[in-house]
Amino acid sequence: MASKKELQEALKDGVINYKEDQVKEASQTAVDEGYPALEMIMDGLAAGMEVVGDLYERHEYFVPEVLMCADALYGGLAILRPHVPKKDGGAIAQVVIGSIQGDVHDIGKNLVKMMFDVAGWQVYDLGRDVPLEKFVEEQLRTDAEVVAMSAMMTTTMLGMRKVIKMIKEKNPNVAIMLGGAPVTQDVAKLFGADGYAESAGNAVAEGIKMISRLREYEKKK
Ligand code: B12
Repeated sequence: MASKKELQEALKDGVINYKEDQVKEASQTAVDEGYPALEMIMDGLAAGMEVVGDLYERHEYFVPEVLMCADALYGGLAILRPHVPKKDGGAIAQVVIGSIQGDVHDIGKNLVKMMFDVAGWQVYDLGRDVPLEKFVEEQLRTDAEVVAMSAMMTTTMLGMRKVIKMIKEKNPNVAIMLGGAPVTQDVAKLFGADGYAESAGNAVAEGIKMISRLREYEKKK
């Protein structure tokens, strides 16, 4: 029987070397062996994509390779995702999420979405390359407490500031969270966001903090 570590290595190596069949097989074996799906996703699939990022940075990989790595990652995620235990009970809160206009990077956004989903939040996923005004419309349609935006490029990140301004003009009682490789705590503050999280792992905790801050503020009014 393959150990959890061996399977995580097989997932990581499969994403790095865009071996989709290897990733799917190791994912299915992990499920059959009852290993925690979330750990396989984060320490296997996502860890592999971190290395792909470095290879891209060093010009050893280019867009075609990175696309095949992303396909391998999604092949594994489709098998593992349904086995991430979901919190029972009603929706804790609602969140609108999406990758900002001009940005087709959605792996990170989808991992954040998964964390909110398994934590029992009602998630409205707008996908990727989301027109700026669409975030505003969807917040008004759903009355979601939180709007979470993802950007992976310094160019597209600038659109976040416009969305924050548009939402706050319509409804100042919405908590806005930012994330993505070029985004930092300082950028989030500068743009007027209410929260920032570096990874999917701490996005939900940040979401809960933002909501309780918002509710405190409303009580005082
Ligand atoms: C995969 C990838 C692609 C894939 C995307 C596939 C997909 N379905 O997403 C493809 C091949 C399509 C692609 C295309 C391009 N890419 Co690209 N891509 C990458 C790469 C290698 C990995 C990104 C990734 O998925 N990482 C793995 C995930 C798990 O990590 P993550 O995304 O960082 O997300 C985590 C956190 O950031 C955080 N997070 C993310 N979003 C959010 C949101 C919230 C609310 C919160 C709280 C947290 C959060 O939590 C996540 C999980 O823990 C990065 C390299 C890098 N170092 O980031 C380059 C990178 C992002 N790409 C880059 C570029 C330039 C491009 C292209 C312009 C290349 C080209 N010439 O065509 C195009 C642009 C396409 C477009 N319009 O968006 C640059 C951006 C440079 C910059 N700073 O602006 C990077 C940094 C590479 C580089 N070093 O130059 N890319």
